[in-house]
Amino acid sequence: MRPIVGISCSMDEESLKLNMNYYQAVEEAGGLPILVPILKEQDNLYQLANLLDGMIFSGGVDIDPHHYNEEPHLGLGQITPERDELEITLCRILYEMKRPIFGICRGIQLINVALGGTLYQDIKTQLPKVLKHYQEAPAHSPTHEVSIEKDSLLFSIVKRESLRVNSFHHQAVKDVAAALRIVARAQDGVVEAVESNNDRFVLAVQWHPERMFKRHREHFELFRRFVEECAKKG
Ligand SMILES: [Mn+2]
Repeated sequence: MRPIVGISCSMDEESLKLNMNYYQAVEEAGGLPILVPILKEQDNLYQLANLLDGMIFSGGVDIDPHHYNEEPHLGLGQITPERDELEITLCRILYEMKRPIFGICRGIQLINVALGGTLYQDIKTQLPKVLKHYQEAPAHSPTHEVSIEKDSLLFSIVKRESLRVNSFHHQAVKDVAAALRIVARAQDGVVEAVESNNDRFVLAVQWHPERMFKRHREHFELFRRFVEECAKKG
């Protein structure tokens, strides 16, 4: 049996949306991907969490800064309060249950906030001398480099200290949650990856490996290792 991997979706007023590359990467890596809607009932969240062998928090719009006790900065973009609510609650439940968690782009921000961290609401105006983190190059093209801590899970997966990544974000991790550690940064200091600092499997990246894995196989390794971890639940 393949491990069941939940994937969160973006939403607008009346629809859910997910770039197909997310579930294609999970399926290719040996998992059974299922898309998670914006559920409202608490008992549904617990039943879902029991069903899932792991969860991917996907990319999307900004998180309401109220979740980390800040007022909205002028540079804050669109927010989706119902999605925030679902993902934060589900992330905390899954974390308690020690299910493997993988965060991508908004996902790294979501996991950090759910576990008690904070964000830069707009790196362009809140950080000095930032690189271009919202590329206009094709999504599969890497545009900046990240430096990876050698003693990290991330390093053990990609097996290199520097990795070229794509970049589609204007927010980033500010204060990292106590349960997490920073394991990769861009040259300007912007946090590009975090992972668990305890026995749980939590890995999150600020770039979009799902848009790169078909051409750059080191990014597929992230999905492969994550799905392998999901399979361990049994
Ligand atoms: Mn970036």
